[in-house]
Amino acid sequence: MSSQHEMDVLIVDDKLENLLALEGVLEDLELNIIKATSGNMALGLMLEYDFALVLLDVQMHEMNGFAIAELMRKCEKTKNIPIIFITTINKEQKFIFKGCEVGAVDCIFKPIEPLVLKSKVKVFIELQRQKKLLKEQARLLEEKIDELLELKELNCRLKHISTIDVLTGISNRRFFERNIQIEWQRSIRTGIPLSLIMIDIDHFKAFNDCYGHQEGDRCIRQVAEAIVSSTQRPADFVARYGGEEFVVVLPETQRQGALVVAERIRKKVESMAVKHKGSCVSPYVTVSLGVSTLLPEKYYSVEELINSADKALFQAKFYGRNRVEK
Ligand code: GH3
Ligand code: MG
Ligand code: MG
Ligand code: MG
Repeated sequence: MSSQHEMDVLIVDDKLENLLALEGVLEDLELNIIKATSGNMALGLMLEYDFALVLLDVQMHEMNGFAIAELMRKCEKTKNIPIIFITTINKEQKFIFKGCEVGAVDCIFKPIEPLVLKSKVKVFIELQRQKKLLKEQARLLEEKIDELLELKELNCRLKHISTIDVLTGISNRRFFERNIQIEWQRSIRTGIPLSLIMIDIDHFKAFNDCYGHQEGDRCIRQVAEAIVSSTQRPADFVARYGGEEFVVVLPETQRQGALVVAERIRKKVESMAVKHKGSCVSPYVTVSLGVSTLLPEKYYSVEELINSADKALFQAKFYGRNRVEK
């Protein structure tokens, strides 16, 4: 009906000459003016189009302006359209009150003063324009918020995926490196030692040579599961450190406790009884474990904790494998 920026305005009067006069006054306001000569016609048009404003003559034969306004207020589609009443009844205050009651935003008295009518219409049209604009901005904002929430969720998922080891599904080295620092700081605050276990599969090169790389991968997964199932506290975490090497971080754990966990892991792996012909240690796949425990002080660092576990692991290999050293 109207162009994108033009606002639709309905003028209602049962006398055509009044309508034409009103239209003439509003001509240069760039409005799309629709005329109705009865209440029924007006209500019908209101259901069909989105009017920014209704100019309503009070005294009409078939249905007066107040009755139309009352019906408008009962309908969802029309109840918020601003109404300006046009009336000759300017002496009787009660009519003005009645107009306000049924939702008039303003009242214009006949004989119409073109400048007054124009400026009032302008004000309400401008308000409606702003309202429309705000609504559109709110809609765009909501869309943006939805987009941002989606991105945030995607980002969270990506962050999570980037800390997972593809082969085993447990945490990867990146996760370990980030979180060992957090645990280190926690340990400084609590004054309770932090323990670390380094684990390496024994003679794994020979395992790959005997059974092939795919079986080797399967074995790494099985060992990962065995390690995960051997840790109990919610704060403990396991990560794949490298090829066939794993780390277990045990926050708030003394050396004795860490040794117990390490031994549990060693036994669990051996008890899986995954055949390993190429090992001179056991007929089954086994692991060697190095345990280190540190109470963080300012002259220690995470690197020392890792190095110490590494050295203990080397010793475990040196003393015959399938064992725990500290
Ligand atoms: P050690 O008992 O001294 O640890 O002997 P090892 O043979 O296990 O030690 P080494 O570090 O020399 O060999 C590790 C092997 O693990 C070498 C590599 O082929 C294998 N490996 C590393 N990553 C993977 C992997 O993702 N999949 C498979 N199948 N093998 C891997
Ligand atoms: Mg009239
Ligand atoms: Mg190794
Ligand atoms: Mg190895």
